[in-house]
Amino acid sequence: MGIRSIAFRAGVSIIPAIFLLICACSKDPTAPADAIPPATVNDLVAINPTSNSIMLTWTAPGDDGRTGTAARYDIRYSVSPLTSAIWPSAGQATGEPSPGPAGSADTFVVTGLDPATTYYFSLKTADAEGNWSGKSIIASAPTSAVEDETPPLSARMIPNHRIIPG
Ligand SMILES: [Ca+2]
Repeated sequence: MGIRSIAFRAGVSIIPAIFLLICACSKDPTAPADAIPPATVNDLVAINPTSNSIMLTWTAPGDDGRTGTAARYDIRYSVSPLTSAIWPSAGQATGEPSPGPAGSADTFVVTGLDPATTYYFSLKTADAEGNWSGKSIIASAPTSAVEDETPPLSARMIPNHRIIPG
């Protein structure tokens, strides 16, 4: 092995060391890294269905487990039970609320749904460091049928129709 070869190998091995040093120095050494994700929501409920929307309610987890304030929600829905296998391909709600402080009641109305259809919902919570909670329990509810606002044909054809008793 020649000197040039040894020098090259030494140079290659020092690159990762420099990279690691830069990464270590770029973080505040006095601040412990936040590796604690928000708690997994276990009380998600689907209520107040209309023909095109369903309201979700749940207790806000925190930044770390059930303390602090988390950063954001990812709410998803599906017409089949929203298991972990379904999660990646499930519909994703937009405009989710910012999480309230741990323990507060958060709500969100999912809109744009089809009538007379059972929907399944689940959510995950992230903290500011991008630590994601587990997937919540699944909540489900059917939307109502579209309301029939057309009067019966007979009532429209006979506008002065009256029922005379006796
Ligand atoms: Ca955290």
